[in-house]
Amino acid sequence: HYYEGMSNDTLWPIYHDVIVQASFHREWWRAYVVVNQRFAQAVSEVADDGATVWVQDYQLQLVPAMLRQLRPDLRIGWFDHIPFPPVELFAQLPWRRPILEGLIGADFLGFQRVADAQNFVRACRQLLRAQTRKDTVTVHRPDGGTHTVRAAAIPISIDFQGLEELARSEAVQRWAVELRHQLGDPEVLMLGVDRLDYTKGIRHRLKAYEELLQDGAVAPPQVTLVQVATPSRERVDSYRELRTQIETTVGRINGDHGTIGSPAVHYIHHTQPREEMAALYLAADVALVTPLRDGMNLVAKEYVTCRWDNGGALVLSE
Ligand code: GDG
Repeated sequence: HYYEGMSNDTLWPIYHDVIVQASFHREWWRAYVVVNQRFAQAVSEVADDGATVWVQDYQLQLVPAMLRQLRPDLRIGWFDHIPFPPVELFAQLPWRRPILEGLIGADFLGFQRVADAQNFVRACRQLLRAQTRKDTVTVHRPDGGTHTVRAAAIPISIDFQGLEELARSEAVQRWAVELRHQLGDPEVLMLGVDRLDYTKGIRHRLKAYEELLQDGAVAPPQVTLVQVATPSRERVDSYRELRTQIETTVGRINGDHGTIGSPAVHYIHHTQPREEMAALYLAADVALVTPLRDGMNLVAKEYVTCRWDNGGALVLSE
């Protein structure tokens, strides 16, 4: 109810422009409150006096206010790894007010983009009638005082030094050459790496590739696509349906356009070791990062980092 339900079948679709419909269930919300309370309680028991506590992501939006109530001495930050929706979409949530009140409990709220932070501030103004000024929201405390939270963009990045070191290692470089050889030494190797999620645009990407194949613009083995789609949220219906759609599409593309030993799409539905990912990035001529909606997208940054030779092309959706 908490993780697959409220977090990933209610909040996730609402925060990603309702690409699929969100489900609303009171018992999911109740579980969300209980689990957030459990996190807040656990943190309150271990945090030092006056400590700074960072709360991560949309699964824990109630923790800031709950924690502040238990431990008013703490400095509390929260970071949103995904988009924060425009108020018109956020307002679909029956629990819009308690969520905003939960977040307002923090001292600082971090978002990926300025627009996400602005969406949050606007939601507070319109749905809570809170006082807002630039990137701050001020509310009245029960004791008569006021509390101010700042909402700003602090986009996430990756450990680019560590990853570049890995991609420069001899083993990974050798592996990249070997990979291309195993794929039939294509002239152009295209790569997609995503969690199997409807926000990532995997279906749309495959459809575009299929059209290029149909038009004769590209053909295997000269051009081939490796799509890594790591398993995700497999007990949520919309994810199960998406997997079926993607795998049907891959099967159709390979049936129509592949030949023995030269499929048009190499599809991998399991997690690859980090070294193999680095080798794939280094080997790929084109990385396809085409989300419909995304917080940041680390794959884009990882590809650019692994191509320390400044080769390759990143295709990034707007
Ligand atoms: C959320 C937001 C935001 C994938 N397959 C394998 C593997 N991966 C790694 C990638 C990358 C990560 O998973 C995926 O990161 P993304 O940023 O693309 O997306 P989400 O998982 O949806 O993350 C997103 C992010 O939070 C951070 O704030 O950017 O917008 O949705 O690092 O490399 N890693 C390995 N094997 C795999 O098979 N080792």
